[in-house]
Amino acid sequence: MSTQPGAVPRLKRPYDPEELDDAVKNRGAAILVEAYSREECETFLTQVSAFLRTHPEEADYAAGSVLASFQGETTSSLHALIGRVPCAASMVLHEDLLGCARRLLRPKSSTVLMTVAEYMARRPGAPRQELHRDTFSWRHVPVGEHPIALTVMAAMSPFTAENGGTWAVLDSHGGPATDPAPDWSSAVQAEMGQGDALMFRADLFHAGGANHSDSDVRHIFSTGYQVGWLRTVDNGTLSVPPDMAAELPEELRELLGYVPEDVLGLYKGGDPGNALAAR
Ligand SMILES: O=C(O)CCC(=O)C(=O)O
Repeated sequence: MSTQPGAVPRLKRPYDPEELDDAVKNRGAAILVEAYSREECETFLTQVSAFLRTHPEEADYAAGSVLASFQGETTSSLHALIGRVPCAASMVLHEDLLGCARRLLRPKSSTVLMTVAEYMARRPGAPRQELHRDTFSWRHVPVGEHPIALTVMAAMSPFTAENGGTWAVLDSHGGPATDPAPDWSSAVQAEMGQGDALMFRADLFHAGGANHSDSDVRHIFSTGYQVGWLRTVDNGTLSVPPDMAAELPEELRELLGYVPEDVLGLYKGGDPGNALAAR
């Protein structure tokens, strides 16, 4: 692990699971350098563009969505990438990101759900966000030592100080989502090369930065993993209905909600996987 004092811990391949877990759980965040190859990033961007070109109505839908109003006009997004952008499946199943999520969520849940799989483009002029915790929608859940969700912001193009790389406040995790935000002077910016991924506890204060560049669009693949007993942002079983889910790997079906967590997520009182056979 190589880390500048005060900066987000940076881990190089092969990532040491203990160092990774320690950084994410106890400091709140880590950067996995070259989590995705340049080729994976370019494929992702090409497939997102191809999808939006052939489905122009999806850009309009996204622009009018609840989350778009939160993000503002200088950000475009595309949600529910699984089943629509072919490479998204393997990107979500990234063994180091998902492995870390499984280990850190295990004290709180037997299964893992994918919170979201989203593309965001933050264009020049995008303002700096407020420092926030992604646990806001789960603010009624008591907080504790163990995270209930983890967020990933992966750089599909470089994240720089000028184009608004993500800000994070290390060690700011563990409190209620309704806490007042810390002072900006305690935030550090995650500058990342193409393919690097910032993974952080969803209860860590963070924010997208302002894009002050003239023409540099910041391309983001955003995903997240959470305990199996909380509602997700993307509704996995609506976005990927049983017909589509039947073709996917078992682990991805779990992330989408086709595996029960105790007696939650059942299909007619039984295993939600039965919905695939019944299609
Ligand atoms: O733009 C980023 O890097 C972070 C985005 C973010 O935190 C959000 O949209 O909630």
